[in-house]
Amino acid sequence: MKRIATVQDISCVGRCSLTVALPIISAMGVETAVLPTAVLSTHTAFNDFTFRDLTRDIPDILAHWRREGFLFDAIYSGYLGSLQQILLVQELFDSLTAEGAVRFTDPAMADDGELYKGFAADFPKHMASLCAHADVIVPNLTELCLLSGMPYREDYGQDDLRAMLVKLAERGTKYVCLTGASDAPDNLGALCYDREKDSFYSCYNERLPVRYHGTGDIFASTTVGGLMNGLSVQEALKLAVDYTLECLRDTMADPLKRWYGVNFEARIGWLTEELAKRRPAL
Ligand code: PXL
Repeated sequence: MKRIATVQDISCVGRCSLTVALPIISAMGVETAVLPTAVLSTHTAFNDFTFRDLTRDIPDILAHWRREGFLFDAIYSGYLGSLQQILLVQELFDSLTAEGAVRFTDPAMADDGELYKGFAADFPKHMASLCAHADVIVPNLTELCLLSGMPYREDYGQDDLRAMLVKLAERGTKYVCLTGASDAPDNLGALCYDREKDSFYSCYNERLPVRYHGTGDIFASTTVGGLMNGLSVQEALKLAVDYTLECLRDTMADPLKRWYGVNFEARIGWLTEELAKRRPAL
């Protein structure tokens, strides 16, 4: 069985980061070790949340893991709270990865043209240096603009977006995948640049007239789970696009839906069945 380590916060309520990554990746048949970076009472879109920074615990955890000789088939980093945590993920990339491991970074720091609450203005610069060492990154449009030093605009054309993806790949990332991409009013999905093949591919499905919090973490976690099951980056992105849409459909139909996250739990059965159909035979 493949084993990954995911590094992100625990938002106790809010369906994001570890409370999404752990169930999804585990359901996909992958051992999921967790390295919590902070404990928050909720994610940061709520008011008055508590925040306990765990940065000081991480060096001892990593030292113990090294003594035990643990190596991971992927390191998946999500929401990180400080420059120091970025450097610790870099350490995981360098010293706790098995042969052929995937270094996966979701530069979760911004949306809708704004950094999330609590991030300093120079945080994207540091996140950009972590991304340069990752094999796969999955920024949304705001994060892509911040990482590539471009102003945020919602109306970038395909050529401009592709130039930004190439610019990031030139710094070292093998696969730069824009999430929430679209090439027609009725579709939504991902646009990816593959540096080694010097080619682009896109995976789209239906665009629904809704937006919910937390879909980025569902998308990234499913992509990691897909890669660990032997899917190519393109296939893993397609599975992530399709599963995210399933979750959105379920949420839209739920009279008890909550504003802060989507019903990914209700469609985990769909995900595992679909994975079994799409996974390469062993
Ligand atoms: O979904 C990304 C995310 C993760 N963790 C925390 C967040 C957010 C987005 O707002 O606030 C704490």
